[in-house]
Amino acid sequence: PTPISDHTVPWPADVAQEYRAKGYWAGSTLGALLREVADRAPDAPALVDGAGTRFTHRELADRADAAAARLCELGMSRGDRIVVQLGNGWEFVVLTLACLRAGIVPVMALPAHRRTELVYLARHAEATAIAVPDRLRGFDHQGLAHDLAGDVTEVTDGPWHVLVAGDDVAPGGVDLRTLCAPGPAADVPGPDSGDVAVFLLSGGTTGLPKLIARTHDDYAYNARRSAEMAGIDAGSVYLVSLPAGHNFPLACPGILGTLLAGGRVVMLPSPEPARAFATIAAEGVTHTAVVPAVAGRWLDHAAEHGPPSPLRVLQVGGARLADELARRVAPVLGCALQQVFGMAEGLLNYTRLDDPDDVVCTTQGRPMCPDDEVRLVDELDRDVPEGEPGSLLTRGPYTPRGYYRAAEQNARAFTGDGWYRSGDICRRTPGGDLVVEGRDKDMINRGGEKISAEEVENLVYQLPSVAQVAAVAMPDRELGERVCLYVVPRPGAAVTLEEIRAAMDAMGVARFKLPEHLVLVDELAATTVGKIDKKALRADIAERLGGTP
Ligand code: J2J
Repeated sequence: PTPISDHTVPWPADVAQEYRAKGYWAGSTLGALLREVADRAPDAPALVDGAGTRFTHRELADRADAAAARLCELGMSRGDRIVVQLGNGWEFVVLTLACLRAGIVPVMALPAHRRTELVYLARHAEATAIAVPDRLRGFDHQGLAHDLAGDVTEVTDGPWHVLVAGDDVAPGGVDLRTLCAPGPAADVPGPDSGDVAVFLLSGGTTGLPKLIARTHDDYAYNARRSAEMAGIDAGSVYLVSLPAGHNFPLACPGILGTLLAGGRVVMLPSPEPARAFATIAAEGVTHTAVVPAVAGRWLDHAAEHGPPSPLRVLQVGGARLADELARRVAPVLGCALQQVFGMAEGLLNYTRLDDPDDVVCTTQGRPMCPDDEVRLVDELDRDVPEGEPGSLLTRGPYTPRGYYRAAEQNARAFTGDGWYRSGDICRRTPGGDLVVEGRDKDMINRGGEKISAEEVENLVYQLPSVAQVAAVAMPDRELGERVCLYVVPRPGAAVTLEEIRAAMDAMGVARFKLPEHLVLVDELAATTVGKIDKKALRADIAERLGGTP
């Protein structure tokens, strides 16, 4: 596989020097930092998962070291890539820490991903291994992982190790639980703090997902500063119920921020309210992170069954939280609300725990780092007048300057001087907080899961019955948005939603990307420059559904 550094965009040397001088980049790897924590308080509890497996900080660090050694015995080494598609169990944490220790880079896939996404990610990252559950929610992940071998090794010309978490490891796979068992920690050569620590997936606006290369220096700052923002310390207990590979539960402060603070992580497979509330009570959970759709379900559950005690801080982010919901959090859930407007590309905005109610309930907070740079601009990249909405551009010590191996997309997603175009339309309040008012990127935000319209359209164009297609967001009370398709059928062809969903499913794509509504039309309105007028389509579907756009 190609060295990672051949395809990453570094921060300019003078900027990097400044981030080091100011202490944002501390020069330590995540593996070394976690080992220091374990040495300071070895017997403090670190992790418990839904199946009841428990580790102290020392046990966790020791297992990670032993697993790092075994990954190296398999032939993997610093700079190699592994696709991680595990559910929310202890194996996710041990394997991730083992990778950080050995400098093997986990590509954070989601359990919902299927053949199309996994083949693309593995080929693009030139991965030589994948970690999967045996089965999850009825799906045979292990079988698929083995099936990918030919497609992946065709470009990597390397091995393809299938690491399986579960009781039922098929022949040819590596038992991940054995790999993560206690054992000798051979002296494996670790990474530098400037090396890539993880590959995160971008929220998706282009035909194919992009990889975000986060370094040890930048991601350690990301996690540690986030822990300060959320008031996480050694006495905190953080519940993970969103898919653990998302940036939010992974490092904002999430798993890494909590462990680095010496706290304890509790993992559940889903945010289903009855079980989540029972776990919060049983484990003494103090902090957790959810998307607005989940916050809504938790509010309904609490209204009937009482608050999730002893929860102290509920972080909500990933999509816009309606002010009305925000106002119900403290009284109904009995905890503080922290709004988080974040992105896997870097920039994190938090409302502060001591902000007045009005700020917490009506804004998405402000950047966590004094050296985060944020501009709000018009279509010509000119700063908008203070208080007016503009498109958010950002740079900073934990916002990389480009996607991995994506020169063409980088030319569009970043300005010439390194600002990331988030595609979010925001306004700044007089108090300096950001309010997310919309977006100018072609993405559908389905309850926090990001779906690229272009990716969906490319898949639907493979159907012979489809002449033209546009995917747009349709408003939804429960999830905020869902995928709506506008299709011009080929003359004489019949097109149904079921047929499109079945075809996409057969191609092997994550189910959350399947369209949930279909509108058949004779033609698609174009803008003056000849592009499909998505704004008109969004307004049209909102009107058809009888809501406001
Ligand atoms: C409106 N839109 C929001 C918010 C994200 C913490 C929290 C979220 C993410 C995340 C994350 C929003 N209100 N509060 O990585 O660490 C939309 C914006 C943004 C995009 C990024 C984290 N919070 N968004 O959601 O990479 O459109 O990260 O640009 O998945 O989500 O998506 P993603």
